[in-house]
Amino acid sequence: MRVDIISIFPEYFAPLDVSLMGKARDRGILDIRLHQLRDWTRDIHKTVDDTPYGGGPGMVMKPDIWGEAIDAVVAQGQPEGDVSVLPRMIVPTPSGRPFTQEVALDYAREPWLLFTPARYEGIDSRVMAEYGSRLRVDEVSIGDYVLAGGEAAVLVIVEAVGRLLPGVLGNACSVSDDSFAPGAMANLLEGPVYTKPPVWRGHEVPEILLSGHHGKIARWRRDEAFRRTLDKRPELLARLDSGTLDAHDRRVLEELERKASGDAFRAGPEDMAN
Ligand code: JAH
Repeated sequence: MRVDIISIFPEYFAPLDVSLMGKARDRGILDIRLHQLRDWTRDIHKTVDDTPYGGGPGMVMKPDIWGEAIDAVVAQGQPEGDVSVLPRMIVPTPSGRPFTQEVALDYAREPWLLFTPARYEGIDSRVMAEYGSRLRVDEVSIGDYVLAGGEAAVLVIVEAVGRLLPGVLGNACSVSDDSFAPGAMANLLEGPVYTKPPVWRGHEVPEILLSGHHGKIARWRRDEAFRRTLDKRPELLARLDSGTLDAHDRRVLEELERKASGDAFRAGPEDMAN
């Protein structure tokens, strides 16, 4: 997969040299190209922002600079000038569609992504309008909070997508067993995990995990996933697809919900700890 990132802080992406993403790049699975937006300015001050029309606080990124930058990067990536080869453009913004594991899997199927992280109050909206009519533009949010700019969101998205590319993870299972992975784990959090020693500071590893009964272990893990999801993210349980639930799942969920409603009835300040 080719990934282009245009930013006024290309140094921000140094973490992509490290660990799993670094290895994916060394192996040629991930081809990341960084670009300095200011390279497309023409004034001595390399100005990329201006005051917002209509007034208000902050500054807005200039459409003309972004237009020149995006045109150049798109042209660079077209093999022998084939204008039919186009990237999918991703613009991180708090007002975007939520970035989820489903979206990550969708992006992992693309040959070419172009990220355009903004600073200040964002990019002049005509840039998204212009490129929205020439290629696929997604305005995406990685969560309901405001960052100082879109760069950190790009790091998050590239890592979530990069680990899904064929050949990046050693164990193919680790992707389908992830929290939120479509299928059995859709809308479920993974339960607790343990390694050696079997007793640490008096805390024991659950006996079932030492039993070697793989069927029972899988069942126990699924029960724990339901338990944790109900505890930490009850709104996710409500979205569970009944098609992914077997008879045992239904019984476990019924039992958990029965206990949970009792807890809610008895709830007092002493129950407020996590
Ligand atoms: C902030 C440009 N969903 C997280 C997120 C993504 C982008 C931004 N903030 C939060 C952001 C300032 C300027 C983008």
